[in-house]
Amino acid sequence: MSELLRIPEHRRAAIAALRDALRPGMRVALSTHINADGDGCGSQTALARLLAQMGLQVWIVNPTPWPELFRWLLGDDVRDRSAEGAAALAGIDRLIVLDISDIGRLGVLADAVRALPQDALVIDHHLPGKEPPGRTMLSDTKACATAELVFDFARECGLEISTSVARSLYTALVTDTGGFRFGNTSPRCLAVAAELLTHGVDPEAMYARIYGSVPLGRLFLLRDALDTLEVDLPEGMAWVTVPAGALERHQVSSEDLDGVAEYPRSIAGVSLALLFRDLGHGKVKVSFRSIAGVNVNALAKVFGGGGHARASGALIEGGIEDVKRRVLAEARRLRASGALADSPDPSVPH
Ligand SMILES: [Mn+2]
Repeated sequence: MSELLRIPEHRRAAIAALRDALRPGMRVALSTHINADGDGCGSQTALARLLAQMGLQVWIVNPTPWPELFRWLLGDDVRDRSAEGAAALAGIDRLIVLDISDIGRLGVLADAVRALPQDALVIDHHLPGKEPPGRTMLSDTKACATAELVFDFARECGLEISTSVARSLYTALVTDTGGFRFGNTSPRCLAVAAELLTHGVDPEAMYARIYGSVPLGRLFLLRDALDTLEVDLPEGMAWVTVPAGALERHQVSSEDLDGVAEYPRSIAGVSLALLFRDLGHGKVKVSFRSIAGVNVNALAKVFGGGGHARASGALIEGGIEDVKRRVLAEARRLRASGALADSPDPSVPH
């Protein structure tokens, strides 16, 4: 076993607190953020199977429907009750919230979670949010994905990493690191991925499932988005806009926008990229992406959002043109003032 896989002491303590809160026979719900991504879905399906090994009754309740792209992760043993909404939280003994640092990311479930008699347990790797979903946290911004922490939980609790658990965790690692390319691709991340390969993961088959099985509409959506590309090279900024109704027109869902913001970010000389998505009811979802040296979390925070230094998001009220004007102006202003420069502290995670 690689030295890299040793579990840091603070994580071990947090895992012990989590384990102490769970008992065989308990009914446990797992939730992740609106528009669940590969890390949310992979962490949930892995943890559901691990907790089942511990004798718990587990199901998933997410604020938005399970993404089609990751339906295969559920298999026939993990139950998704998201369609029932907050009613699926009735009678649970514990809720575990994954891949979220702010309760607002639970969308329509947020109020029901605030009203739970039991404190929610949290496993996450985001920068701290305004209102944490719970107080008992296994949280580390140095984890490349929430799934890295789920992997640690499994090992610390002596649970079996079955092939289906390994596939779930690997999906999360691959997607949250952009295919092991982003700044969060740590030595430990690759060591965990290597370990997962020894538990039956086939990387080529995983690639085919995650990146080689997208609906045709996803490419039409990408084509339309790239058609809106605007660039401000002197400022090192580029952005694309997705108009209201575009997803419906191409019969795709928001998960099919994953990765679109990588295109403006990929341009030589661009260090800050944005994706504006007009939700069509006076709200615009903005995705912020940056490269080393630029902290977009600081920009997203101005608009009530957040996330990571290199990838953040915010939901902003206003018409699309109005929001674009305000966000671009604020981005230029903060860059000029140095407020988006990365912290000189090298330990600040990406
Ligand atoms: Mn994540």
